[in-house]
Amino acid sequence: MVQASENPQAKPDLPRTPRVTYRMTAPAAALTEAGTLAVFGFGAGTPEVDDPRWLRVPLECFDAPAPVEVWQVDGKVVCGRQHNVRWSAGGGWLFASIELDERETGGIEGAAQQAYAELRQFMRMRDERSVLRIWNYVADINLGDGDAERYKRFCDGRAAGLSDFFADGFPAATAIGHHHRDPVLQIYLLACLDDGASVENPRQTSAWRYPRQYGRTSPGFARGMLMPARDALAISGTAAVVGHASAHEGNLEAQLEETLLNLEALLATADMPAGFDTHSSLKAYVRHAVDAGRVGEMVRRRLPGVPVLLMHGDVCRRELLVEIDGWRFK
Ligand code: 3EB
Repeated sequence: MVQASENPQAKPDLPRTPRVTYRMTAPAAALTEAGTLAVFGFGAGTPEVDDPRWLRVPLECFDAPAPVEVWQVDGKVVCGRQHNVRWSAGGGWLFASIELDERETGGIEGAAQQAYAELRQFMRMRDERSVLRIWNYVADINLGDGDAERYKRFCDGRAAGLSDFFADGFPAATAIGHHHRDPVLQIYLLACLDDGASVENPRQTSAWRYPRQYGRTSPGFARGMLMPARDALAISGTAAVVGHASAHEGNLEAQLEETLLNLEALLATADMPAGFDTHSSLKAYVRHAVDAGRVGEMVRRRLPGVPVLLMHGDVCRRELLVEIDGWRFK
């Protein structure tokens, strides 16, 4: 038995964090299992399944065939749709997703604003008020220059749509560019009845304090989020950013090493055990497909036994070649 004194932060009466696994399972089979809150397929080859818990992520996975990602909670799961929001809930947790086509919203800024406004309105009717983790997949994220770059316009639209939604604190987040032929903005989130605790990285400037050179609107996200039961840390998209500057321009290996240093610093700050294990589901987003083999090799060497999905995605600063996000379970 674990003594409370050995784990002073544990809050076992609060909802246990959903288990996150990568598995070679058919989506329909994963959806049938007890407690399945969400199932994700990656890339163009994934089937259509008419279930709000099933989400096709518009990023290709370098592993073939690609596994599915499964989130499972303790308890019965219900699901539904409301306008463009698809959702499921159970065990104190809520999964919600939205996908908008920019051709119907007048571009990326409008899509981001509408998506966040819809999510905010949807969340008003839910009891799971604490948004702990959010993912944003944006088409052609680095297209355009300066303040007109699509990522910067996404940040503007996001802030406008959010209004005061995250006034009590930002969730952990990821924003990655996709290469799907349709200009869709996909956003999904994990929320809970109970609050988490955000964690910043001592090696990195908090994103909402980034200086003006990175855009009119600072991105609003926390570097990590401790889950309410303190049984897991959600890790935001983490790259070779030191202070506010991108490090090791043009050097893939050095960027990945810097990213791993950032991850270790975040774990230490969150009082999580050092390193990653076989329960730590991570994703490595790789900008250039030609780099996938090298990233895979480095990840297997530096994170042996850790489940890391290799995804083809653009980091939101064009000089960054690789980014990692995911989970550290206690
Ligand atoms: C960085 O460190 C990388 O805009 O929501 C990482 C995670 C990044 C989330 C976001 C952006 C976002 O600044 C970029």
